[in-house]
Amino acid sequence: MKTQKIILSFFFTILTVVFATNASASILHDETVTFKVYGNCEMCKKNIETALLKNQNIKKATWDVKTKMLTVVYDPHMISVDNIHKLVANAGYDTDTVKATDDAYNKLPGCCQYKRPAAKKINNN
Ligand SMILES: [Cu+2]
Repeated sequence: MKTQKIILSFFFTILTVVFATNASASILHDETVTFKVYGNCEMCKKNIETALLKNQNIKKATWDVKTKMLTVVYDPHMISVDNIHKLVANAGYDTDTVKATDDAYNKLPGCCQYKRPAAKKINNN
């Protein structure tokens, strides 16, 4: 009788551990991505981060004024890295892979109009 109880509680413990592990695995599935976003100042930082945090699938967004690196914690089941780049571009900021439209860029305050690295004019000379 006693061993039966012990065996039963043993299995119950294992079952609990398995369930708990599964549950946390499906909740804690956020991923982190870091990429370059062109910008100048604190206002850029605010614009970039605010634009991203409006999306509920983005948990954290931090842009470093000095290094120009953006770090985003997001739910990979709900939003792709490509779409995160697009959100940044829609706010007027070029990333290392997605360019903002000229329209979005021109709407930025003057202090935020960073030098666009790849916006090369075609030179016919
Ligand atoms: Cu700025």
